[in-house]
Amino acid sequence: MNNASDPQYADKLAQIALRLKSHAGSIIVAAHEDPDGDALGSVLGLTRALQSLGLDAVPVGVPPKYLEYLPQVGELTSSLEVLPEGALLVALDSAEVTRVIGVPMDQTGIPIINIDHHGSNPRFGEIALVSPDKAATAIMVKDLIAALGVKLTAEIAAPLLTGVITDTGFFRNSNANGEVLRSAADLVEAGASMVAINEALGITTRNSFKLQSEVYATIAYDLGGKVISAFVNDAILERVGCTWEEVESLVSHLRSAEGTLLAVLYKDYGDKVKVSMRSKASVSAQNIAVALGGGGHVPAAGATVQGNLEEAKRLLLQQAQLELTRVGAL
Ligand SMILES: [Mn+2]
Repeated sequence: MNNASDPQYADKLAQIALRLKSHAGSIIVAAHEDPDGDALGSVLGLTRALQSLGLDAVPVGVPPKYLEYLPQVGELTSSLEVLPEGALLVALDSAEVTRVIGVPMDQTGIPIINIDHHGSNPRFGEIALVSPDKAATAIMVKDLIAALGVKLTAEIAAPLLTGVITDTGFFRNSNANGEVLRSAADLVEAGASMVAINEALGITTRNSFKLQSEVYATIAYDLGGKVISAFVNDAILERVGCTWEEVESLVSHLRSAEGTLLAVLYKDYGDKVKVSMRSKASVSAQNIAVALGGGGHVPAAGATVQGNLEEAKRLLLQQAQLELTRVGAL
């Protein structure tokens, strides 16, 4: 859907643009905890656009290792102890207000502008623009920047393209629609380098190769080979010298498994198991995640299961069986 065919979306963007432009104090720009490429890319893209208008925009967040190339040195504030007087908060890609990181959300009264593409977002804030049909929050930020009347530069476009690339699985997921490709084309024409971003995101460290060999050694197939899964735990990470944040990309690799419709990575923390899922065709990872108390998007979702790995596997396969049956795959 383009903006012209959705007047409500365009109206809201205009409303947000006006609110931001007429705000006299600081504009805090933040995203969800454990920021991914879309969260951090959206924060940096919007901040840079607002700053080009002379607005006092403050980007908040801490990049994971694989996204350290995105911010300039000193550009990000890791967290704010107190909010500046008269500040406005823009929460990006944050499905829950409590998950906005680096901002003391218990300080009441700060006006919030909520821009997100998670369907489960409860529409918190003074203005909420929640569009589950958008593949990435970065696309919504790009549209907002147009509504602000700011011309895309390479510095603004590069983090936004990172968001589009990461939230569509390098344009491989089912959400990589025409709008995604048109938006990406605009960002590339504005100076964002697809090659540079793919190179930066695609770097594999020595320890990461060791991690892959250990995790792939745990691969199992279930439900007639339609579900592939692997697990990782502290013992493996310690052996190979990696951290939990370096685990994230592995589930996307599992997704390429021949003949499968669902890829699952079990992150076994001992007392709880976080499951990351990627699905193909009409299978919804989101349906399975929601049934387990989590959330996400149709092709990429996750949940936290209290209990051990066996229990998590049992519960997940139960839901996966229902979902695969729903789409006629079993
Ligand atoms: Mn996102």
